[in-house]
Amino acid sequence: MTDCLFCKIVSGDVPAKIVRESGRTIAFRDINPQAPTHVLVIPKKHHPTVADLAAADAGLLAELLQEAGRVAADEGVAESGYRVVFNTGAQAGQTVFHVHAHVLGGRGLNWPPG
Ligand code: IU
Repeated sequence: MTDCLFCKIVSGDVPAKIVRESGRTIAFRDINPQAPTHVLVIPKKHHPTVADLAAADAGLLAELLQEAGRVAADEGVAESGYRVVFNTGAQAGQTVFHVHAHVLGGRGLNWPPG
């Protein structure tokens, strides 16, 4: 999608600090980190929400979650614990409508979330 910020990160038109890349996904640091580790994992192909991705390509969603786990391991937070979040829809705080898994860790995380 031409007007999608994360599609522009995939194409290289918008810079990002990429930490991992697979054939169908990339992971990059969030520009406004909410924890010592805050990485976004996205499919290269545009899907607006995690529900859309689950319906269209469940295998790619599984790959996204595998990559999230690898990011946690790379960042050294897999043992201490981390959170994988998909904000879905405006009321849940989704602002970029290209599905992304937030991988958050490196500090204690409260429950329930705000
Ligand atoms: P959300 O779940 O849609 O609210 O998450 C979008 C995230 O994208 C949010 O944490 C932003 O800080 C982040 N982000 C980014 O990493 N780079 C950008 O250029 C923009 C947003 I705009």
